[in-house]
Amino acid sequence: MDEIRITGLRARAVNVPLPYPLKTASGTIVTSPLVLIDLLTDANVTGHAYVFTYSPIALKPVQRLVDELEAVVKGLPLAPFEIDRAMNARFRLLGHTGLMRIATAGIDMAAWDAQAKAHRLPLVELLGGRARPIPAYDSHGMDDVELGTKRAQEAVEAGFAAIKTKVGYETLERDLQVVRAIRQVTGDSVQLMVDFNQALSVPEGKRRGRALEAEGVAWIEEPTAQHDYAGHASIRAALKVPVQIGENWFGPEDMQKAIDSHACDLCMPDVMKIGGVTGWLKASALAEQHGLPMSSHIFQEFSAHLLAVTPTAHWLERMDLAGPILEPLLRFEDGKAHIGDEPGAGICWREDAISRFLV
Ligand code: SMN
Ligand code: MG
Repeated sequence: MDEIRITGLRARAVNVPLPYPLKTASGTIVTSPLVLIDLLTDANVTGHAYVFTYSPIALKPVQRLVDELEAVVKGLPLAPFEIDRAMNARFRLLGHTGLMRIATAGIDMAAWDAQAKAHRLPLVELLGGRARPIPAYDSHGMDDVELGTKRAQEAVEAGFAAIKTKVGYETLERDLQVVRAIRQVTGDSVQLMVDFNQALSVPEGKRRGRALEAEGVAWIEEPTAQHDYAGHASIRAALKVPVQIGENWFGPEDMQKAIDSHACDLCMPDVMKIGGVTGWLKASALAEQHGLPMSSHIFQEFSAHLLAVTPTAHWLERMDLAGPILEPLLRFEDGKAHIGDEPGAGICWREDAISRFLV
């Protein structure tokens, strides 16, 4: 195949409605702020990817960073590992983290999508894998008893074998009340994960962890501050239930530090923060070498392709943050994510919806 070159980037900011406000113990997300990236090439293929900025405050800055990065990538061959190397070198002095890493990761994902389309292959096949159904858990917020049990019921009826709920209410007793109510609805055959979103001190993480462990939860996620790997290691040492972290790792370099600190039993990098598809592939090698079951964090479309080539693949998180602006190419059935056979990562914009939610 002739060498393909990048001819431009386009970034659009949208604020997409969510079916429910996403409540966490560290704040509520009311709408889904996304930067949509198109990577244009001279080969008649365009790569698509979105990045999620958590807060609408970061939408315009990230959009602007992607716009500015056009000058850096324009004219480069469509070769994601080479682009990754160039970005890591280029932003070493600034620090290749935070919003800059989010912007470059989005470009990386769009570049892989374009590459797969140029080869007329689903991303999973471009990566040397085969499409297979990926076990998925339905991911919910800090929804309290009424909404929490309603969503749990719907998830069980839809065939999910695992559900995650967010906890970290004002008291442990409330955490237990919500978890027990959800358990009543799901029965014992459904796995139940809990996510504290960094809300607890280390001793409180141990105290609540022990209590939730006795409820038979499948993992305890981010009990304390995400950067406190020693704190997580200390909580982990006090518990039998697996400790799960990883969604806040910026690049495989953060994952390596967490591993060195023995901070977790399970890992769940976020394909955006970890550095795009290229960052994920490096992370999946680390997970394999350290025997860490690896789940995904949001970004269900790209993650379905990536988990299929991840040696220690564990769970895909089903949390639909971009549904209204995407064609529904990823299907969930029998509690598993099924990718389609279209070329690329399965991101197809619904332009009518985008124009409605444009910022
Ligand atoms: C989460 C997801 C999306 C936004 C904020 C927090 C999360 C999760 O912690 O694990 O789903
Ligand atoms: Mg989480």
